[in-house]
Amino acid sequence: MPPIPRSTTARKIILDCDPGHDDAVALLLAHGSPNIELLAVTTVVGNQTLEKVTRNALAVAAIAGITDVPFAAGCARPLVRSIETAPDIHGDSGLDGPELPEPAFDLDPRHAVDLIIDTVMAHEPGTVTLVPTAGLTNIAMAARKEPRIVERVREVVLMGGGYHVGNWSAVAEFNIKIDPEAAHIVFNESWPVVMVGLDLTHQALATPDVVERIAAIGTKPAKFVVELMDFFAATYRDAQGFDYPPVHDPCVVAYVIDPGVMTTRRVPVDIELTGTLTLGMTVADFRAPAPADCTTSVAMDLDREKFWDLVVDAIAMIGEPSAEVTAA
Ligand code: PIR
Ligand code: CA
Repeated sequence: MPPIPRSTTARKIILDCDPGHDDAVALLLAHGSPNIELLAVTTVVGNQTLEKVTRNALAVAAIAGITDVPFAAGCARPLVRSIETAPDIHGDSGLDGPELPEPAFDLDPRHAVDLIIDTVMAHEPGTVTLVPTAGLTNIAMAARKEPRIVERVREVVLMGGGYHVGNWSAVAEFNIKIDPEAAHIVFNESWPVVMVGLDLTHQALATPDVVERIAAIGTKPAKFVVELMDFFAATYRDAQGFDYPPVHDPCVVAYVIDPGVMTTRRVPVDIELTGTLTLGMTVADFRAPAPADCTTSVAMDLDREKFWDLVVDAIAMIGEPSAEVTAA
């Protein structure tokens, strides 16, 4: 397989994730899109333990034929709270369903927080976008360890929160709720934050027509995604009463590829840290006009067709890399 051609205007990103069925799709979308240059992949405790999600990230890299991107493991527990994982949704491995291949390369020896800092500092100011699809522990740690990254990062486009629903409590979303103190740090720094929350991601449902389009690609990575979606659909049906599963995490990558895939609105957002019923709530203030110093915005409406076109095209672009590796 020739390397995937990258556009000269491709956006440089660091994906910080906890694979995770939807994180896996986010990674495939980032790798398969000509408009993304994936600089690093970092992992953090979340859907499963750090050890499991890191192993899963390497398995997805093997499936996708990613060979030239550093992967590093980060924080194994949240800043303040004890660990909460989501086995009811993602299974015991964190990526239950398909058979997972052995990792094809070793982790970068650095801690994820250092890899994030080194990568941001090594590139021109305003060029690197942070794309967290998990709890914000690594990102908050990086901002505290090397405050100069805050000025340097182009923007933080994160999956988390929601301004009118929760999934881990009535009003809080998992990625924010598992480490609310980290989220508080990230939302209160001066970098631009785009919050792609449940309001948006619950519009990205893997309906049967979408799964059929992916299956029709016919490659191993496509089959892998179909098996992931089958498992995710079953747990989302049983645990959350959804007809079809919302594929949260690729939405943030899609936004970086093409902001026109969704509408956003600039509103102040802060994280509730003391509420007894509302811990981890992303409190969005929709009173207009937004103050001049407001650096946060929230995603609102998804262009579903554009979104799934991006996902399907990226998976098709990846082709059949594992077959090539064996043949070589
Ligand atoms: C999804 C997640 C956790 C819990 C549930 N119920 C569903 C994971 C996804 O990987 C996504 O990043 C985010 N957290 C959605 O809440
Ligand atoms: Ca995730």
